[in-house]
Amino acid sequence: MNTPVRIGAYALGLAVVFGGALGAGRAVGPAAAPPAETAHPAHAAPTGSPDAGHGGHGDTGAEQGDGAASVPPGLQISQDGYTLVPETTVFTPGEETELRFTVTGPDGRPVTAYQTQHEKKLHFIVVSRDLGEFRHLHPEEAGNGVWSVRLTLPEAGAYRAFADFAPEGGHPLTLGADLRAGGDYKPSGPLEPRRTAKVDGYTVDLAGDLVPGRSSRVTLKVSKDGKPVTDLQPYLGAYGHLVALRDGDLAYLHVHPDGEPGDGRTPSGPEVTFYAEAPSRGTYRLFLDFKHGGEVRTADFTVRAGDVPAPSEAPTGTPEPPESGAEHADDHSH
Ligand SMILES: [Cu+2]
Repeated sequence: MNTPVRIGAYALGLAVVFGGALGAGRAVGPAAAPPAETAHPAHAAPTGSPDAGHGGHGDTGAEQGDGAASVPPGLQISQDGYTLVPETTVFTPGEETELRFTVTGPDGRPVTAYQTQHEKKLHFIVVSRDLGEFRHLHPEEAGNGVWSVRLTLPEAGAYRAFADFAPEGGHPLTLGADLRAGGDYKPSGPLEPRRTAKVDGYTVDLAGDLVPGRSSRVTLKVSKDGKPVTDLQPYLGAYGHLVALRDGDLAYLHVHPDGEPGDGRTPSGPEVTFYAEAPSRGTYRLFLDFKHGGEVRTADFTVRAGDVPAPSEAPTGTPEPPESGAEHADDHSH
């Protein structure tokens, strides 16, 4: 642990950016309902998703589409023989700490060969369990399968770290591990839907709905000082990187950008489009990293999925429930 480790300026820069730019996205109040879980299986995993390769893996013993195969990513610290092993899980709030970790493979040894996804071998997301804080980091390889990243947990409380990667020869996985920061913990109120984010003079508006159990299109429009931003810069192989998490258990959604820089059809703003798979009804937090003027910033949103039934899911013969309250009004406001 005393060995000096080279710290990438990139990861440090991100930590500084996020540390300064992020605020809590929570309103205090009793209004929001808890996320509603449904038994509806998350079917139709698209090609390239972590579930897509399970057909050839005898270890799960589960068919695509049943409950076992549709467990969303990020909920497990170990899956398909791969395990996330952090060396440190307890932090002091506000104190930058080196976090070293490994991913061990089916043979029990640290994985050293990874596929590159979105320009990186491993994406490391850290959120507070109340989803008010978000960090998107890129740890450095410290040798022998050890990853190292400087991390500051800003306040006391429980956090979750996600390692998003694909081992060489394997399929993509997202493993999650809990981290803790000691001290007085102040629980925040329930999440309120919010489709407009403001960060450093930028305004980002979210359009589109998350639909339980399927992939759906969401578009984020970036403007600054009231004018659309049309010269977004590529970041991680796209004009933005979106992470979506379910409130209540921090399930990590499959999200795919629509198009990429230089493909001749994807504009560099003001709109960035993604396809996201919400596994169920409930409340979700979306975090968009976008790059402009050489700096990466994060815009955060809160949306509810499933308040308005999708056409094929609407129970036949049942009348529409009456419009009641702000949640419905909000759904139609964009
Ligand atoms: Cu990343």
